[in-house]
Parts: sequence; structure tokens; C-alpha cells
Amino acid sequence: ADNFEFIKLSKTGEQQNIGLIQLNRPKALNALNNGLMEEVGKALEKLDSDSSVGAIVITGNEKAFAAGADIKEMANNTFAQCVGGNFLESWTKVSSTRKPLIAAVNGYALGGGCELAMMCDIIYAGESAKFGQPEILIGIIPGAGGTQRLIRSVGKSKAMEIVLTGNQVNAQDAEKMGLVSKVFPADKLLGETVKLAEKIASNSQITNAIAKECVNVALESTLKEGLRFEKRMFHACFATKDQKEGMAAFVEKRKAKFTNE
Ligand code: CO8
Repeated sequence: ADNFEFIKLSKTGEQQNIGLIQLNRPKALNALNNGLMEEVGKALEKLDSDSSVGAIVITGNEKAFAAGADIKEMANNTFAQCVGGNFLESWTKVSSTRKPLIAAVNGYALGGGCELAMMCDIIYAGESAKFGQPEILIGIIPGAGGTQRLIRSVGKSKAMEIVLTGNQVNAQDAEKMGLVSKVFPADKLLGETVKLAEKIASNSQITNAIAKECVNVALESTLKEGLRFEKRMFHACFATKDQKEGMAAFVEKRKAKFTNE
């Protein structure tokens, strides 16, 4: 069994094919200390290489998804320690996960918590969710994507406002500005997120991975490069058994049975 201190790892869904990571430091509003992020990285590596897992959900509790990086832990960091220890490196595991990753956010998603949610592929929120990048209020700036990913999902004026004021954004506004896909009553959030994960997990895992990679290329390259990559990856789909099965199932008017080959 896994011996995690700061998270809970399980499988859920009707077919037990959804990996579920629950951040579990409730007394500190799930503040993201180094140990917690290392455990998240380990859990993600494990789920990513588990062929029975089709999609992954990350969540917190009703009060907090995560109220940010652990301020008490980093308060006395020096520049030399940050550079020497490669501070934040363990966070890159989240954005390099190949399987579809969905954040279910109830309560606070602030600072590193908001950035962790934005590293996921899709964000669903509970009605009481609060997003924000309050780093500026404590003399730092976002350090795990807050100045980079936010602008790509909500545009410059809103991103600047969030980063420069530290103001919190409620779930309804977050949905309006495109930061989250859907909002649910708090007690329905996890169930609805798992349903979404199950829908995605019913596709071919190979096709999911290719589609995810293509969408991410759009954030990281020019349109011309992205379109070229997409077209070639589209061609590559025809090398899979799952493409043959998917199209045969359509023609034969039956449900496809993907084998991830
Ligand atoms: N770090 C450490 N402890 C925290 C954090 C945090 N980010 N947030 C809350 N806690 C602790 C509190 O200290 C308190 O502990 P204790 O009971 O021992 O005093 C406990 O959690 C409960 O918190 P509050 O009593 O403050 O709860 P309230 O309901 O009154 O307030 C708030 C909730 C508004 C969320 C408030 O806790 C708050 O403002 N938290 C800090 C939010 C913040 O500034 N986040 C940004 C942190 S900086 C950051 O994330 C940088 C990211 C850079 C990349 C990642 C680096 C690893």
C-alpha cells in the first residue's frame, strides 16, 4: 500500500478506471509544501503508467483545493537555496502527465493552488470555489505558471488584474472568463468530475494522449507549427488498431471496443 502523508490516492468510477488524488492537509488548507508536491508527483507517475487508469482527477476538500504554496515553509528561503535546490521542480510532473487530468476545485484555489489547477487539462468548480494569485500581497509573484497560463485562458486584462491585485475570483466569474469549464453545487462536484473523467476514459488511451499533446502544442508554439504537428498526428492515428475499431464500430452501428493499441 502507498504510504502517503499529505495526499490520498485511490481508484474510483464504475470500472475503477479513474485515478483520484485527494490533497489531504486540511488543517493548513492544503498548503502545498515540498513533501505534498513530491507525493503528487509520485502518485501521478504511478497512475500515468497504470494501464487500467484512463483519466485522473485531483481534488481537495470543501474548504480548500489548495490555499497556495506553503508560506511558512518558504518564508526564509534564500535565492541561493531556491536556485540550488531547484525550488518548484517537482511541480513539473503535473504538467508532463500524459493521461487526461481534471481538477475538481471546491473552496480556495489560491497562488500555487490556482496554478496547480491550471496545470490540469480541465477545471470543474464548486459554487463556493475561489481562485486567485495573491502572491503580490506577500512580496512575491506567481512562480508555477500564474503569469503564463492564466493569460492564455482569460486574456491580458483579466490576468493582469488578478496578478496585480491579488483579488479572488468566484466560481461564476471564473466560468464566465473561461478559467473553469463548469460549476456545480459543492456536494455534486466530485461526482460530476468523475463522470467527466469516465466519459474521457471510455476513449482509446492512445488517442486521448495524442489529442492532449496536440492541444498543448497550441499553447507552446506558433499556429503554423501547431497545425503541422496536428496534421501529422492525425495521420498517425491511422496506424492504430483503435482507429480501425472506432470506424468499424461506426459502420456496423455498434459501440467501439478500444484496446489501446
Ligand atoms: N501556507 C501555509 N499555511 C497556510 C496557507 C499557506 N499558503 N494558507 C493557509 N494556511 C494555514 C494558516 O496559516 C492557518 O494555520 P494555523 O491554524 O496554524 O494558523 C490554517 O491554514 C487556516 O488558515 P486561516 O486561519 O488563514 O483560514 P481563513 O479561513 O481565515 O483564511 C485564506 C483563508 C484566505 C485562504 C488564508 O488562509 C490565506 O490568505 N492564505 C494564504 C493564501 C496565499 O497567500 N496563497 C499564496 C501563497 S504563495 C504561492 O502560492 C506561491 C506560488 C509559487 C509557486 C509554488 C511554490 C511552491
